[in-house]
Amino acid sequence: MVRTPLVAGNWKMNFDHLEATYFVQKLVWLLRDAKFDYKRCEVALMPAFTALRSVEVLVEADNLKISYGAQTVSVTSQGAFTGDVSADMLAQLGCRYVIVGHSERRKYHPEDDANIVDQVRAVLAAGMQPILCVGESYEERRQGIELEFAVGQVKDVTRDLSQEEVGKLVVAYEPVWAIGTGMVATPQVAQDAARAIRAHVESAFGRGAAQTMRILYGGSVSSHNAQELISQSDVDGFLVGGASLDVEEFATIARLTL
Ligand code: G2H
Repeated sequence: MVRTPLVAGNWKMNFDHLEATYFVQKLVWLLRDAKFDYKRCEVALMPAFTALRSVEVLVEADNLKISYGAQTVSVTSQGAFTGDVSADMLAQLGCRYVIVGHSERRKYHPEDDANIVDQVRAVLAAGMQPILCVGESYEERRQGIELEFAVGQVKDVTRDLSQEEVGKLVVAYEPVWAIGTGMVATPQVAQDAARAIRAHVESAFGRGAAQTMRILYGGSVSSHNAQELISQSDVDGFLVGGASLDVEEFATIARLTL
């Protein structure tokens, strides 16, 4: 089964809604100029909550082929939860994806495995797709337990999901030591992790779910390393952080992922 690669820009806490608008217009222009084939590679942007509506308006007005989504979500559907944003609110804005369990969320917010499972459920229930981030720290890699750790995170989150739900997951393998450090994983490291995750999904949920699931690599992706990484058979695209803030660089990464 052929999986359409996905290149998703995780803007983190960057770009207000005007900057987001400018970025989207320029990105579309650059990709149009390069005769980019959106059928062969999906391009997604993950702005801050405050820019989502502006991105939605642009995408709708010009019928753009760009997908977009949010960087986190509340586990509750409504009520007295100051500052939270529900999955239904995001779905209503046309979000296709929500990043769940990014290591920065795990580190700076009380997001443990149970909370991450609830986020995944909330995203799926609202008809969107979670981009589940997993990956080991430097210490776990030093101990040689990196694959066990990353696969364990996938296991913990998917344990009670149905085969159909797992088929909608996107997993982003993001080793913590590679995030924002410039220390990108080698293609073989990314491939080994992606293959181990896919093998687990196959044994737990069957070949169909495993072959459908897109597994991205994230962590210091740039135009200098994207081509080699995407040549790995189990790497289906990227979650791009720092390099997604430069529109030319991000467009180049998308073109290299085709
Ligand atoms: C990892 C990645 C995007 P960066 O967080 O999710 O960020 O590309 O800056 O390492």
